[in-house]
Amino acid sequence: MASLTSIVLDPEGYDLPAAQRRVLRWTVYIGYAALIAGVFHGLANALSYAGISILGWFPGLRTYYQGLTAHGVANVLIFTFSFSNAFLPLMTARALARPLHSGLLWSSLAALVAGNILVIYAVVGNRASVLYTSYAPLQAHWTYYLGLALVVVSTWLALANMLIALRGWRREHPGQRIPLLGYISVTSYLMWLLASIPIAVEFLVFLLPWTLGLRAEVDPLLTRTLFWFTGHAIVYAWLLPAYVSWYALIPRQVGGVLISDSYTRIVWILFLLLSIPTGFHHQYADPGISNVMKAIHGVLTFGVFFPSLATAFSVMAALEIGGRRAGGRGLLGWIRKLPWGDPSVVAQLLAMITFVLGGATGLINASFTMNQVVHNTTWVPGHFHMTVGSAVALTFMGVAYWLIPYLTGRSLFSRRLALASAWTYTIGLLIFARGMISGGLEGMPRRTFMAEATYSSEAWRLPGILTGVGGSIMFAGVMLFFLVIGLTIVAGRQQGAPRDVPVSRTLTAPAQTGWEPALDRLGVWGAAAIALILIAYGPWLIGYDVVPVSPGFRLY
Ligand code: HAS
Ligand code: CU
Repeated sequence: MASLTSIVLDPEGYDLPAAQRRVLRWTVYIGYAALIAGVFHGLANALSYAGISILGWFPGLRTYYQGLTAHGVANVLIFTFSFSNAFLPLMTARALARPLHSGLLWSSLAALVAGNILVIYAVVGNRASVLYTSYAPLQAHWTYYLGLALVVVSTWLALANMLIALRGWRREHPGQRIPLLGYISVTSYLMWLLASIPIAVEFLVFLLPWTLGLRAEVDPLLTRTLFWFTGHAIVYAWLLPAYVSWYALIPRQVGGVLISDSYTRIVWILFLLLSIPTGFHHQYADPGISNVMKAIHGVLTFGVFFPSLATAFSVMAALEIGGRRAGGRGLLGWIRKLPWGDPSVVAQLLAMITFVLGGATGLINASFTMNQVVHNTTWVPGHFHMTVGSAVALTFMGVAYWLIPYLTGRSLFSRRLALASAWTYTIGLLIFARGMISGGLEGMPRRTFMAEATYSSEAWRLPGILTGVGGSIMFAGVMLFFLVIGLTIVAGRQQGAPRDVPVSRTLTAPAQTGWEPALDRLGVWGAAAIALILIAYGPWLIGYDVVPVSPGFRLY
């Protein structure tokens, strides 16, 4: 079994120049700092469902919505993309065994920092308490839209860096298959590039000029549609870097092997094709969109469920191989033989297990009639804490347990504390999500400061308490994570030999002939994705009468 500590530089491994590692290190630090900063209001919100208000303890906080905006923006926008801006280029460099472009690395970090400064200015000063969905007619200060646009630009620069590395590699390896880890890393952000254009249009063409007074009014349905055009696919931009770890790293970390090269590439192609043309499933309740269009997006949503099912199969098979190699017997005996003492693995196994529930609740959201029951209730945050709050966040925490040592040259401060963090977070999450999910079925509203709401229901009592208790335990889990990572950075033992990224081998090498090399034609697959997007959004956009009716409202 390849335990985490034994993975010193592989003979085929590649060690990124120290100066480039330093930039990546600061990029991920921003992400983990955002994670920590964002969870404080998460705690406040969870407790509010249990009838407890702690908002008075937050210095400078003016409204509940200011805190909730900070929570959403820091945790799902800044944390996720800062991590991926470092992780995906690192994986690409490792896979292609070549350095990154230093200028682009720095400019991506600079755009991220500048974007963060603007967003922090806007949110901390209560100038942008519009929640992370940024719907018009709620209007934020211009620094908020520009700051988030810069964060998006930082992701494009990270992609440019990967594409340059890939082009260089292809020139030197004509006719060869792209190494799998590089392929899935680049494709993840390629999907995001296509997905992010509508939100860039929303912010730069509509909301920014509107908040600067250059446009008097905007059309709320149009900007909302542009938001969800990006806003659904964004969830896969968060998820795919976690899948990169599950497919390409976790098998090695558990002593197993990735089962199939082509299978993995097909999964990423399906995400490239199907992640974007599904945004109307967030707008089932919106007027102004025909049922036919909603049905098309509904069907495609069931389609994009499939590559995740395929992932469950592939990852489970890789885990089973690892568990059996470690001596596991019988139908389920291999599970016990997985490295349950390795916090990096355990955090990610727990992420996978909770994601099964996240996926199941997603399917319910996607079903038009059931969506009418759960839409705008706490069911929805119940769902997304079991997806982005677990599959993604816990995986990124698990990756930190080797990535921070890799980037700093210091050993993980304490395995035990790290294990305790992962388990605490997961137990808290399951209690929290049980509260939110069951409350949602009883109509408990999301995005509401329940501790001071003038209405309530007996049916929300137990769910509210579970939400508060679970949320507090999750908070403790993140604080333990903060402790481990903080102590690793300042007090971890200096390591001797350079470590390697734990890259897995694949059972079969990629085929050089036949149909499989066509999987590497990313340009063609990208064009197919654009065609599907045009089918899914074209008719609505062409048929829609844009009526700019709304001035900006500032209710905070
Ligand atoms: Fe979602 C709302 C549908 C996945 C995030 N979603 C949200 C919102 C967020 C979000 C943030 O159709 C709220 C937005 C807002 O503020 O309004 N979602 C889906 C569907 C999926 C899905 C069908 N969502 C995600 C992911 C997210 C995310 C991933 C973040 C990362 N979602 C919806 C819909 C709504 C929605 C509607 C709108 C609701 C409304 O009315 O507002 C699917 O892609 C899910 C597929 C997942 C699976 C699970 C596969 C399981 C795996 C693990 C295997 C386990 C192993 C463990 C290997 C099929 C891969 C073995 C371990 C051992 C120890 C043996
Ligand atoms: Cu969605």
